[in-house]
Amino acid sequence: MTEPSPAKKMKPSGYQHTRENFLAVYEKLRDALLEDKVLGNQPTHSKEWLKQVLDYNVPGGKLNRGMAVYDVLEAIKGPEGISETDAFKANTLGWCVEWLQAFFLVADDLMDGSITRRGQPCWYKQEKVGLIACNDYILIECCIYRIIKHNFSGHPAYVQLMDMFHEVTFQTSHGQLLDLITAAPGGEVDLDKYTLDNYLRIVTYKTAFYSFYLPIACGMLLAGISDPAAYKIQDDYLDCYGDPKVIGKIGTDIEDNKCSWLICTALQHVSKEQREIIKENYGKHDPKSVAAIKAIFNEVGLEEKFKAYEADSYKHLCSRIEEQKALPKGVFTSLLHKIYKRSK
Ligand code: GPP
Ligand code: MG
Ligand code: MG
Ligand code: MG
Repeated sequence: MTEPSPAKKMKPSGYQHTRENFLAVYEKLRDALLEDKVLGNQPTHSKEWLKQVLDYNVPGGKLNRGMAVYDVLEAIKGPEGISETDAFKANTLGWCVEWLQAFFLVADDLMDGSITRRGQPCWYKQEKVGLIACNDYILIECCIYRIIKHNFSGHPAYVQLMDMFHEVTFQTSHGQLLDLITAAPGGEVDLDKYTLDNYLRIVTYKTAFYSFYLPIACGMLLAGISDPAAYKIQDDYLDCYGDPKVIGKIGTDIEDNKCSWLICTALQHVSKEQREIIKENYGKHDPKSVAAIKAIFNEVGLEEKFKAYEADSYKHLCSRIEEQKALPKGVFTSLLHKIYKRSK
């Protein structure tokens, strides 16, 4: 919420792609959902609950992913080619991406036993919520398909659009599965699982498909690109992505036995003795154990290693973007620059 608004972009239609205008679309979509015919005459208190679920969980993030759909469309069609209606459609799909993420995060916080999210208590941590959060995340997910139905049921790519969100959910839930069973809470600490290959597979599935592929694919679909070869570029683009937020969230990953970039990289550089210390202390909910792990992270110089890795990935991605000829470069660079700047 504290991020500055992106630079204002004037369109011939008069539409400006700002955070405020994007948020105004959220309110429209939410109000339409609360009036959804399928809900018929549900009592006011259940509609009020749904409104609270949505307001608490959907719009409070950085909105990078959601706002990217418009940027991608603009990179393909040029600013002159976008009407007010096109902009609304792009922002509607952008919100579907944000809705998808809200669904994932409400569920993920329950699974990870997290305390706060986006600067407020996790939804399930509210006294009145608890396990009702399980039903709430199902409701949030259902909203995606209602929004698509309300706004795209006559669109030539309606079925493809529905399918895309389902496929990405399948991929992301598989990533979540890998994340959860690699951490194996309460089980044996098996340091051999903490390899960069395993790590990259986890973050590609649990984060990259919905964060990078989906907004790009939505923008392409709105621009009328339906050639499957163009969509395959995701493979190249995604295989180099690490999770940029890792460096800022080492806190519970150590206690939770998570397969993070930090542990995988550290294990490549530790001595026999340090490896033993990690084996004894990783995955324990004890501040002394966490401190022992963090000390080793420092000893092997992880912070500098992260910076070097990040700069390398950035260079590599830039050259991949230069090489590909299927799409305008702005499709990829608009997203890349947001993420690269953010992680610094
Ligand atoms: C968050 O990862 C996980 C997801 C966004 C995918 C969840 C998928 C489901 C099918 C529920 P994380 O736990 O590493 O992130 P954070 O540190 O933000 O909790
Ligand atoms: Mg989590
Ligand atoms: Mg998680
Ligand atoms: Mg995390």
